[in-house]
Amino acid sequence: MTGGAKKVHWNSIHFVTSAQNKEQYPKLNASSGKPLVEVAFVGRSNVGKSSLINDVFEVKNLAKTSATPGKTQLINFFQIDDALAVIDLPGYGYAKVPFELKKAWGKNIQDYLERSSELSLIFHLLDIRHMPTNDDLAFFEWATFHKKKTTIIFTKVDKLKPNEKVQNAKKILSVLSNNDIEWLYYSTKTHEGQKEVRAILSKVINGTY
Ligand SMILES: Nc1nc2c(ncn2[C@@H]2O[C@H](COP(=O)(O)OP(=O)(O)OP(=O)(O)O)[C@@H](O)[C@H]2O)c(=O)[nH]1
Ligand SMILES: [Mg+2]
Repeated sequence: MTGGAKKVHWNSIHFVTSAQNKEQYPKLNASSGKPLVEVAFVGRSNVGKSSLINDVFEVKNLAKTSATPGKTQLINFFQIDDALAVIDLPGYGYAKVPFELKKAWGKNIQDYLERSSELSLIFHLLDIRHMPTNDDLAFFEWATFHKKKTTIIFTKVDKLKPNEKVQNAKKILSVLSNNDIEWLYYSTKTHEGQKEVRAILSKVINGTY
């Protein structure tokens, strides 16, 4: 597109495929032939990844949600317009084992995160009600170490009073050993954060985030 930023319409959204390993990853290209920009949603099981994806794109059950942790066991790929690939990763932390990417979460997911040259952003979701678990911290450190651009999303903020929300965010951010981390609040009940996530995705697509 010439003369300005690529406009995202958010109206063509579809599920592409589920994959378990490298061989099954789809090659997602725009109609220009260039690979699509990829954004991944990562976090503890039950933190609200699938719900958030559905809410951001205003589709019911695009990504399957569940009250039972561990619902999403496959890497799910979605395509938005001619612009973006969205990846819903299985939640970590449902197995009660010490965090080790390979053990607790599957080598395939680590492979995906390390391999993808198109992966432009990781949204790391943390439940605003709880301090980060060791798994959360380990993932955050892993992403920092591997220089993966990461933005924190505090989920389920409707469950707290406004002042608790602010206090909890402060506390959680203070234990993440990274000072200039970008973050935002989200609620799928009130849609707080929806505009911000869309704005970030537009920037990612245009290479300005
Ligand atoms: N009140 C409230 N509940 C939420 C919110 N987001 C998600 N939930 C609930 O949290 C539960 C888990 O949501 P999912 O979206 O399935 O979580 P997930 O991270 O995809 O879980 P896995 O696929 O198991 O890793 C569901 O019962 C959702 O309805 C929110 O913003 N507010
Ligand atoms: Mg899920």
